[in-house]
Amino acid sequence: MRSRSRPHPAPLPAPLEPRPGLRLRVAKGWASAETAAKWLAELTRDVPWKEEFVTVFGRRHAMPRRTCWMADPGCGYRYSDLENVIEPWSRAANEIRERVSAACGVEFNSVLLNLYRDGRDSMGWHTDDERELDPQASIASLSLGAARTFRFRARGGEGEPLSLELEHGDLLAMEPPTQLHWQHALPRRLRVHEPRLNLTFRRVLQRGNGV
Ligand SMILES: O=C(O)CCC(=O)C(=O)O
Repeated sequence: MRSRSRPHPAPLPAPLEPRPGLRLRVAKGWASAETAAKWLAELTRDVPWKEEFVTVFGRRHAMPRRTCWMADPGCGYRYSDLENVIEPWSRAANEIRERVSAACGVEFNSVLLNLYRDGRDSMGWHTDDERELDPQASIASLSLGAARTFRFRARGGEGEPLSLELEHGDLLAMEPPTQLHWQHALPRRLRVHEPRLNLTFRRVLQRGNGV
């Protein structure tokens, strides 16, 4: 049962479709500045952050961010050719999962955490359309710390790109069919000197039981 002292999550606003097939729900200040600061401090301290490497044309490169994959047992996931090691839910990550799941009406069973140490860290263009992910479920992204620009561009190149400024406490839900038609990225921003932490909640189809 939900404890009395814990506030109910703010519901998400209705979806917007600023471009065909790009379906977003944007809740600015979804977490209060105080709660977001508490989560940022706790996650920065407690998450077992990893440095991952990718090999491009035979050369090994460190990814420009720190990452961690937390999930329920059986919710393994591959991206960028990396098989993520599942870490157990930390206290704060699980608390955020409960609130984000309630706000979105989706039972999220996994989260990719990304720590951008400053504006030199980034995420390249991609879609979250791996076959392990439930294509009917939205993907929900909570931003903590420094504000950064989040960009969308059409997969086929047609259609005008879109930029959103994601700030401390903002929650963004990318709803189907967004991943089919649009890529997203977090570009470098050299004037940003503070860290940003992002949690991207997903629903993985569990192996074996089709859940
Ligand atoms: O940090 C962000 O806002 C982007 C994260 C992202 O694109 C992802 O986890 O797939």
